[in-house]
Amino acid sequence: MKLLHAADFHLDSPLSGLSPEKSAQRRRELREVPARLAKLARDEGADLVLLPGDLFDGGRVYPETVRSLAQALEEMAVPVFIAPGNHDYFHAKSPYAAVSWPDNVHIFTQPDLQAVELPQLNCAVHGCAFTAPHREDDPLSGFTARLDGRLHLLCVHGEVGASGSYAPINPKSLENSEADYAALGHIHAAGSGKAGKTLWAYPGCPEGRGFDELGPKGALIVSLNEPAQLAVTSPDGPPMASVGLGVQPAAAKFVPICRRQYRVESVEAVSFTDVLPQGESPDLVRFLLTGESRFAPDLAALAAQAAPRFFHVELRDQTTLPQDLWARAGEDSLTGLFLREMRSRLDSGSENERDKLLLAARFGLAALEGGEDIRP
Ligand SMILES: [Mn+2]
Repeated sequence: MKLLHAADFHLDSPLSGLSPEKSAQRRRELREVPARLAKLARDEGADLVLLPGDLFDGGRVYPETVRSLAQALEEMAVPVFIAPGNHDYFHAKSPYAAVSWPDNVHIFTQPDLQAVELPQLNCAVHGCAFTAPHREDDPLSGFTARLDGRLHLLCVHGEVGASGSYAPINPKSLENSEADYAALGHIHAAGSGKAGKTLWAYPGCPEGRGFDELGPKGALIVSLNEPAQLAVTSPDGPPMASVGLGVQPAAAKFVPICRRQYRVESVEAVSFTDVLPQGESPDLVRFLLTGESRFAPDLAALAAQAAPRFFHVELRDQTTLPQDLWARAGEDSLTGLFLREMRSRLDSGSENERDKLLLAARFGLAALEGGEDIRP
């Protein structure tokens, strides 16, 4: 059996840091995520879709966003489960309650785990909901799936860990659940782990929304073997271990579906123009300009050169003064005195002050030596 697992769409996020036009475009692209997932589900032949929460960024959602989500979920044409999270918690006025959803969509509405049986798939899906923006209890606490020859799947929004305000899921609870697969949501980077027999995973968010959500983003396609296949016994001995048989009880594959990626890249300031792509990259890139330079790089000019090559580009100056310049701190001159003073301030200053001190050193040197204006 195959399932599609995606979470944390955060539809209708405000998307700060971009121009109004570009953030509107990103919101539209984000709104297309469910349709892209529906295509992925069809292409992969998924039998089931698990969406553990934070599908909406908050309570204020455009009606067209809800409509396009409902339509995409209907097009998936297989059972779809939603476990509301802290951003889209279930309450009387949430879109989950206010709108009628397609027949193939099941929305969990209770904080306690509820089971939905899917006899045609020989499987049970256990899920729950946030009903407020926080919950401090472990939603899996005390839960153990029956060993009844069926697949048991969890669909839960929460954070794997011992404590916290977002449904902390103790790894011990995951282990005790005896579930075949735990589809989790909340963490925006893809990741997975094993707790006892239970494979758990986060797909991450399907589109980055800022420079804290880097790289390819997407969903998980999870393959699960029927438990019956694992219960094979050897003719003259105890049950063979699944590991020994080379049988993978569950395997999750990451599939990127994002339209664009956020990237952060370090590049030597002197070779910055060499790294610019020929055509236009769809990505949102922050370049950290490094290296030694007597003068601060002209960020505005470089940014203007780079702008047409990316959907969005920004530059950060991380260049330092050349080492051999500091050697002059030993000179018995005003420049030497100035450099000694700046050196000691830079050494004792905080990371926050560094940029200002470096700029002060550059301006000071230019002034002392009657050089050209360092910021033409
Ligand atoms: Mn969350």
